[in-house]
Amino acid sequence: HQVAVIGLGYIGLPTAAVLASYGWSVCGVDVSQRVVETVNSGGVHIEERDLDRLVHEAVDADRLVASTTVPRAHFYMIAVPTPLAPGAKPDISFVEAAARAIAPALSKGACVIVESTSPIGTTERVGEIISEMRPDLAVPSFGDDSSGDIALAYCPERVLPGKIVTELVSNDRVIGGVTEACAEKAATLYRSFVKGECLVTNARVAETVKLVENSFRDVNIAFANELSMVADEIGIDVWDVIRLANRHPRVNILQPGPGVGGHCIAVDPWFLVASAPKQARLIRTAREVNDHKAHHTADRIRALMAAAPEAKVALLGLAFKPNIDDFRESPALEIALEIAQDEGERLLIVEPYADELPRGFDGSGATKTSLDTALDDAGIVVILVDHDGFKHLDLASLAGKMVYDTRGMLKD
Ligand code: SAJ
Repeated sequence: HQVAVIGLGYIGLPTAAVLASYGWSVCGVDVSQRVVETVNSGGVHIEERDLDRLVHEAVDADRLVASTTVPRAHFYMIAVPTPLAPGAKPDISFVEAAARAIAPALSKGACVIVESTSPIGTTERVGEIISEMRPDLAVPSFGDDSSGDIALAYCPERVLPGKIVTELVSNDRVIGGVTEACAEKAATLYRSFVKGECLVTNARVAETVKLVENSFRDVNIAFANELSMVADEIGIDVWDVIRLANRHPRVNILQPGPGVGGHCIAVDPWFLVASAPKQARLIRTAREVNDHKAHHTADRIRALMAAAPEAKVALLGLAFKPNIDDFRESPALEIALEIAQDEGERLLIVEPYADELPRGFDGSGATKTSLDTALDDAGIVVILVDHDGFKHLDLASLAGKMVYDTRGMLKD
């Protein structure tokens, strides 16, 4: 194969399918037999716009196969998770395992690219592992352009869930080589399918850039979330404040919500904090503000429930953001679970992107219903996620109910 993509998740599978659609012969590797079988039958195990068609076409055209073992390839792309371990410490064990799985298959001239969001230094750590396992191969060392039988680079994914297939091609890419030659080698792969610019730098800068992008967004959302709590305290409408402040030519405040979720923005800033804990004070505080917003939201819902003790509560949405079936780190889910602990019987949960309620609700008495049933039965309506399927709602259709709109959807 020309390209082996390690990890067939939200990034790896779309990347493998896009590469195949640009003519590359791709092998997607995953530890899950179920995922491998699904892909080989032309199917997908994740919901993402246009992905099913792309995978189906790639498998049909024999350009994409999946396997549980790493084949020989020219390019190896690592797209495995880097979760947060207890104590807000990055866990790169899946990247290390991928490096160990790749090492035996490597031959001279191959290029290994890490795409997973990673703490600074991870690409060089991959190099160390390969070097230990393959003493016959000269692995490049940072900044030393004379070295290397293989190329080693970091190229972070920056696609937005829900728009992955288009953004994979349209976004600019930052490509950081362990050496300049490594960056150039990796860039040849990206230039074959990326319509945006491919910007070349070193691996440490590229690792930092990725963490900085998501920290920037987290800090800006924290500003909006803090404003919403200030506005609650003062008793004014935060949506009016933001709409009017944003009419200033140099002000652009983001949208408050029930908190910040997803596996990226709620996680990556901690990687930066871990690298410089004393200096990254604003970034740490932003994380804390955004995490706190979920508890603030739950407290406000409880206050409404206390004011109307007989009323059922419709909770609209559990996903971490609109129009997506991804519940990782979702503040909406966290809030719903928190309330279900002691008031589950009163909850009517509406989530068109889930077939059933997650296991955490078992035994709580909470029920999953359609939007219509929830609106018929509930006296309190809380909008946690502004899915398109909820957008026809307005204040008139919710008349007579207590309404808490955490997303400002009714203001649109
Ligand atoms: N959110 C708000 N208010 C806003 C914008 C977002 O509360 O104004 C919330 C969302 O509801 C969600 C969370 O923030 O809970 C994150 O959503 P998002 O749409 O901002 O971002 P993600 O996590 O889907 O994707 C981000 C993107 N990064 C940036 O925009 C800098 C994406 O480009 C990255 O590729 C992705 O993280 C990643 O994988 O790192």
